[in-house]
Amino acid sequence: GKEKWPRGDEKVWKDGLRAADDDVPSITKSIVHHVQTSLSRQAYNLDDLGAYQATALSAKDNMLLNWNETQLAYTRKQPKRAYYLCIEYLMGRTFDNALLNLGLKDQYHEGVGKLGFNLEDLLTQERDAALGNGGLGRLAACYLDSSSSQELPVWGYSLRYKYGIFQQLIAPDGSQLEAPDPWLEHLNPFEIPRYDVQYEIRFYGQAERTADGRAVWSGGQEVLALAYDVMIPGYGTKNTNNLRLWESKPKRGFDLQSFNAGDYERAVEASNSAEAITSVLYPNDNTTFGKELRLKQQYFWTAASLADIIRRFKSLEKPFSALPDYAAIQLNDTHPTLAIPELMRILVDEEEVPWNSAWDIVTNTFFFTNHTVLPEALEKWPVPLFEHLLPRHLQIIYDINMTFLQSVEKKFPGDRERLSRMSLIEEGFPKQIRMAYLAIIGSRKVNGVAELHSQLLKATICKDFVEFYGISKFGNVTNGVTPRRWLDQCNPGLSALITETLKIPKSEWLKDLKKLEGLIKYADDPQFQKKWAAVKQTNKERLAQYVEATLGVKVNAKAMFDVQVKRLHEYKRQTLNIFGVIHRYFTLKAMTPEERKKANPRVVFFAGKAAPGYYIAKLVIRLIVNVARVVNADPDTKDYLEVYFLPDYSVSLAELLVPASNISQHISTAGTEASGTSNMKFCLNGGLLVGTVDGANIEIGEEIGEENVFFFGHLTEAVEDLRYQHTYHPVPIEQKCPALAHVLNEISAGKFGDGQTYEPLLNTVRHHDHYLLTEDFQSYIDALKLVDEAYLNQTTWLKKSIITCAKMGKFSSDRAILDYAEEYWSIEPLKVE
Ligand code: GLG
Repeated sequence: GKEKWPRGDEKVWKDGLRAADDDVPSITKSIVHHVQTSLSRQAYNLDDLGAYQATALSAKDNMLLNWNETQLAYTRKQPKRAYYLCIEYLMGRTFDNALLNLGLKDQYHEGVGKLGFNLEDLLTQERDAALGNGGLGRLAACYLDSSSSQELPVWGYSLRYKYGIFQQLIAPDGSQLEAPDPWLEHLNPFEIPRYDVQYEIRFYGQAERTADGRAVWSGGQEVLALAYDVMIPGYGTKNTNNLRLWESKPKRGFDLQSFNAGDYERAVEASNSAEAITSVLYPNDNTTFGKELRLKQQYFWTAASLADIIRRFKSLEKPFSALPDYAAIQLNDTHPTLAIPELMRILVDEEEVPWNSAWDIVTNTFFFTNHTVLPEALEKWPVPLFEHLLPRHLQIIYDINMTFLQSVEKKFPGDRERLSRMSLIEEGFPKQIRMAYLAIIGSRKVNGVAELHSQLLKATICKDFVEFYGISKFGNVTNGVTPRRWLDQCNPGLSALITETLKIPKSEWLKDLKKLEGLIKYADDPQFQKKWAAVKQTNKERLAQYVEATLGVKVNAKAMFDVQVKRLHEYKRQTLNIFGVIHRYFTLKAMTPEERKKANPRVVFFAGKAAPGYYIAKLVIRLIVNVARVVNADPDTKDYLEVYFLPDYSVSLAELLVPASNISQHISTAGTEASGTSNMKFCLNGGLLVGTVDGANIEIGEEIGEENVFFFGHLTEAVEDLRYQHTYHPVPIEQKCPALAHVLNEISAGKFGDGQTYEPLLNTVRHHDHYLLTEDFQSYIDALKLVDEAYLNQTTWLKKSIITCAKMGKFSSDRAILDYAEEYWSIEPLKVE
């Protein structure tokens, strides 16, 4: 209704409005206030955790003021908005980033100091919000930061998992153990529960038609979705976007019927089953799991998000045909694809929009990004499972499919093969629904995440669809990373040096990363090089301190730091790296002490989690840990080679590793890594790249110059042929790659603990070698040799490092998000004054 606003006395309201606390006395006052009220504690019993919470709550107050103003501006000006649906957001810590974006870090530092605490200590009290597995989820987090910083009206939608990605422990024998991550066990100062935003979500039940032909879905289980909001402050702007996370709750708290019938246990079970939906993040990266609970998560999340988006749209009082003028919905990978049939259901069944008009609205509202071409990651849902859980959506998908296949038949008459290739339903026992195809045909545009990946998409998964729709539906947006977190925040030394050198305020280059090019003219300057090297050294020592504190070992921080950190996956080939380490170890062992003195000392760091059910990946971890145990204990080689597996990789650990690397490894089999994003972070921090000609490595090479990247290995075009050769004309590994054969034999022989343990892993290389280790090993070793030689000459090395950083401007997530905004979503910045 249009009642008078505000209620009551306007002046009283106005007097109550607060301004942001941005001077030190106001800040300390607000912290003390939160200690007393929100925490109900006192100065005499306040520990670091409590001090963190009170300080974070005071920063949250400032963020909230901006958040409120931003949302009010959106409501008043009614811009077209984009909604980013991603089942994972790997946010990491919030507090430091919030202070940076609010521009209040110095004030808080001083204020917290006056209260007797150290801000840096308080920052480490925060638990990572680890609601993601890897690149997909971290990309979503970077995009939110950029959307606020670029003042674009974007909201994220996801699930509020009670348990994020598992905590990784390493057993004494080197195996990965998984422990739950109860990240919400303390107060989370950065979320706001919205008890007034709840939706009912249905599962199971029956889909029937009424006498007048309308479809009705009824019965089954009803669950409540409760909203939690997480504020996303922009850098150097008031604009503060929102990430809305859904929590599942039982509809009435209890199943009243069972409760009244005296069956208390069953009543509690129903509530458990509702709460289970958002209890845990599936720990799979680049693979599908096919479990009913996962499908339930996907529907729960997309249905709640759409209900929210539609409610907001309806408040504008426009016809539904205008939806695409007010909302663009980005499907990030296939996980939210159910939003397509769900929007059809809302429009057709609930709002009585005719089918064809509804389909027009749908196909102008959604956009789809694919993040991988790996076949094991393409989601397909068995029809029987789907029908049981979502009976009405299955009917809708069948109807979409029928109309679609009719249009294919019209364009390619009589091409039965093509129809069965393009059908949303894959024949078989059971039949399966191809979610990627549903996402393609239900979206306005489709894109990949790096040039090569987008090309491969068009040539493989999307081939038939390119022929049907034409090429213009398919595009590319190369990924990016936020320079706020991944340079300024994680590498304050480098950030300060850059600002001092460019002689412009840091806010300028942090929002326009191409400005880094101004560093090029200093690349040869010995003074500047010296400072550059000193920053790197400090960061290496900071990492060494962390390793000492966590693993209890002293790392040689003078050695070259060589880092490979990412999910454990066969296609990412941590195997190539560890086999290379073993090869290096043997080479060093075979040298005389005199010869060894000429070697380039190297510390190799690994970190990353393996999916709990991914047997081979877990064996790789075990091998790395045991190689480290043997190598690090060998007095002959100790000064030249150290190996560490750092447990429990996280965003916060990445923030320590990335600034400390001299080189980092991105060595996937060509054509398998869609983009990679940590490659961008390392290069932005002046670490050089050892990589295959794959994903975004290629574009990094184009930007910074191939002479500054250590490329090796076969190209994508060769991969298929090589695999064919392996299957039909296998050559024994001793013949093809004797160096690698030697490594494998020594592992078998028990050099790094019981050889039997590793046989299944070694056999993947000896037999099919799907990821082509035998083909790439020699050129990999050669590339590492070039790295050693290049590192000997620190002047040219530092020049490479400086130029690498200076030319990374393209890879800011600001560029990427603006690309989405302009080329895909058609949304415009709206500055909050
Ligand atoms: C994917 C890919 C990565 C990509 C990331 C973000 O495997 O290559 O960089 O998404 O687009 N599943 C992923 O992590």
